[in-house]
Amino acid sequence: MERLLCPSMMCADFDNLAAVTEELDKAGADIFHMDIMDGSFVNNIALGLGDFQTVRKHTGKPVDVHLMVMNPVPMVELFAKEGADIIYVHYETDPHIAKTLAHIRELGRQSGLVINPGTGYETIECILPLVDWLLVMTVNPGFAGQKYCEYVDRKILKCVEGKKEYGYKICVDGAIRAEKVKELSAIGVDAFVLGTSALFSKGDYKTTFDKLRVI
Ligand code: S6P
Ligand code: MG
Repeated sequence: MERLLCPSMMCADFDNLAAVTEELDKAGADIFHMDIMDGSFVNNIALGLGDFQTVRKHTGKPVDVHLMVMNPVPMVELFAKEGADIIYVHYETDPHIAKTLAHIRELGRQSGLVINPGTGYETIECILPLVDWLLVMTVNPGFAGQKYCEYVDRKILKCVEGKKEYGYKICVDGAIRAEKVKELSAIGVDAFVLGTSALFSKGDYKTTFDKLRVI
């Protein structure tokens, strides 16, 4: 199965965001992953509108936004207008998540649902018909460079099972190393967010992507 490689742009060199975007694009990145944090849902602030616009301007590849913000609807509308291809909203941030997911589709974008390590498959199963992409967090969101939560692997198996019925794609995010790309793509995970663990600490992007595609 084809695996999609998604650089996490909060881990990129910010002095050279435009150049890094072009370099990653040329090296074979499939989807650009943009972590948007508001300092409220998570104790960190990352990537804003200007960063998104720079990346959007320098690649023709799909760009996603991972909204780690409370009250996500205004951000959904903003990033839909700015040309985000996939818009991910955290289950934990939105009391009207079903409405928001439907709204993302109405805006002509692919709907993404994100779940924290502590949110169960059973909790979200009833809204999976509204989901194009399911982003499973394998760390608690907020920071790069954390430790992979091994206990999430059991839930990933259930999420993979659910693909058959609901037809969404699965992406995993957080401390994804090469071994996890291998192991999880073998069971049916489609896409991998790559940060410090697998990409930005490894030197040449093309060599890294080529290796991760066949491992
Ligand atoms: C974390 C965020 C992620 C990280 C990415 C970093 O809250 O959603 O997208 O940027 O996971 O990767 P790593 O390998 O440093 O954990
Ligand atoms: Mg993320």
